[in-house]
Amino acid sequence: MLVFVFTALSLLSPCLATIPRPRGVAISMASFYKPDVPFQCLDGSKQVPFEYVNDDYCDCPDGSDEPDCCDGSDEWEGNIECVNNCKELGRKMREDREKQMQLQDSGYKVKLQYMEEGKKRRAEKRAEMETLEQSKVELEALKNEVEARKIEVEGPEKEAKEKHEQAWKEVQEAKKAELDKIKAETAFYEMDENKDNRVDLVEIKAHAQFDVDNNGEVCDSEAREHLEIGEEADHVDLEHFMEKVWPNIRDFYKSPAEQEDKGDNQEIEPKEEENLADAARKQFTDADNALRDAENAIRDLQNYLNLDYGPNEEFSALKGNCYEYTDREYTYKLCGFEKATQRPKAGGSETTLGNWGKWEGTPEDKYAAQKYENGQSCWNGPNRSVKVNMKCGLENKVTGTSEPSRCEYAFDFETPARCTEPPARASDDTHDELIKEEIRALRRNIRRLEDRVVAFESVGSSQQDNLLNLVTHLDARDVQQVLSTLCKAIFSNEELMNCSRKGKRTNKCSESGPRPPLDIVKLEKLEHLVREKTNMSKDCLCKKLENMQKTLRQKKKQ
Ligand code: MAN
Repeated sequence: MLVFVFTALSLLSPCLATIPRPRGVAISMASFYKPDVPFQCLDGSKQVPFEYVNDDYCDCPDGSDEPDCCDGSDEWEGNIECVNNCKELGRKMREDREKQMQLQDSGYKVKLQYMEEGKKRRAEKRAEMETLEQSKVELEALKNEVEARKIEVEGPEKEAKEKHEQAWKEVQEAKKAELDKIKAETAFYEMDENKDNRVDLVEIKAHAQFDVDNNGEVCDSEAREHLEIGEEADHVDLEHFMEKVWPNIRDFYKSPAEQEDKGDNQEIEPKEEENLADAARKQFTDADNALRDAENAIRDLQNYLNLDYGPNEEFSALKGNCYEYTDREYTYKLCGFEKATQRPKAGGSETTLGNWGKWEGTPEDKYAAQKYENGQSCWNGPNRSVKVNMKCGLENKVTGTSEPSRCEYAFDFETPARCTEPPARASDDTHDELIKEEIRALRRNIRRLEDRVVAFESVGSSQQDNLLNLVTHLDARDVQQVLSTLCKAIFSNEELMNCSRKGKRTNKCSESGPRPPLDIVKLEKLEHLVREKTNMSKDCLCKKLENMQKTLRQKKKQ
């Protein structure tokens, strides 16, 4: 029956099969059976070394140290001191198994959807990629074409611009000269106060700006100097004024009207060439941008397609989605196939714990864990990293976080993508029938062995070896019977009860004195035969033999 149960459980999922626990322990009870600490009897009555668990001898009053023999029936010679909690354990185990089956069942249905969506998404991305690759070729050709056109029209544009600039400069200079002439004439008529078409000494003296030595008046010599005339003359006409006087005073002469000619500074552009070049430039920029967009989209698609989303694309459901988990200090965030972060609840900036790295399960189960690596560096430590352990669950969620060693984090994550197809269930009838059949087979084996013992005891020692050889085709489940049969064949009951294995005095038998050792030749023969016919270790054999002797002694006392 136990063999059957283990097999059924191991079919459920790779996760279930790997939960370490002694044979016969239900998953729900696994945490009570930790090999590295003493075992606490489940009724709380006492603690025993972990080696006592499943050593086929009942140490706990409730039998919890012998989890695979819930009714004690596999104890030596039916030494049933254990509480019969078969029903209770069986019910619990069936409940656990049922829950697991239901979880796998429902989760697997979601996983099937994920698989379908994931495969569809990959196909779409591939098709999109092909289209983009094709348009990239076209866009490259277009870019080259418009670039050539751009270069072609930019040459004449440059030439036209240079020509135009030259012409523009000339126009500006002519304008400036014309303006200067107007200013000079205006200045002449402004200074010619009496309007006799001459500027004489008196008129020029009225302008304080010609008082070069700043003594408060424009004297004769200053007036003559500005008018560029000697002692013999006392006035200038327009022609002389424009030619000789104006170049000297244009920089500081202030018109009373202070009229400034704003000038016509409008630039005349070589429109046609520029328009053509502008259009070519715009076409080039557009083609270049379109090509760049296509290249970026191709890169994104490539990144998506390069990722391993599981054998059937089931994990693609996590891509681009983020899941948060808050503990006492931090809010942790996992963004599938992207990164993991940590943000203090009390406020402060987010720390990157790692970026998508790789799948990091076991060789047999690659998809059992993900690794996010190269996160922010840790002071005096490694760059932060996260291992995400994944197991079957009905929805995608982080169910726990820890930091097993500084800056190395572990997240527990549940996802339907990890659920497996549950095996077809045997009907309850079939189940019961299988168990009954197993019990019948065991009983047949026991009867066969008992017959052999009787036959063995009734023949002379010459035939004993032959009989011993009969005990060869026993399977692993008959270990106890092999030992019993061989012991009874080799030793008498008295020898077993009165001798100890090593011949040493124990505390318990101190009143009756030390027991003699068992015959060493017989003992070696027993060891040899048992180990030849079973895979029992020497230690285990010794323990079982001592148990058997103890049981025989107890029986005798009763
Ligand atoms: C921060 C957090 C912790 C980490 C320390 C290391 O406080 O990222 O998780 O242990 O830095 O200095």
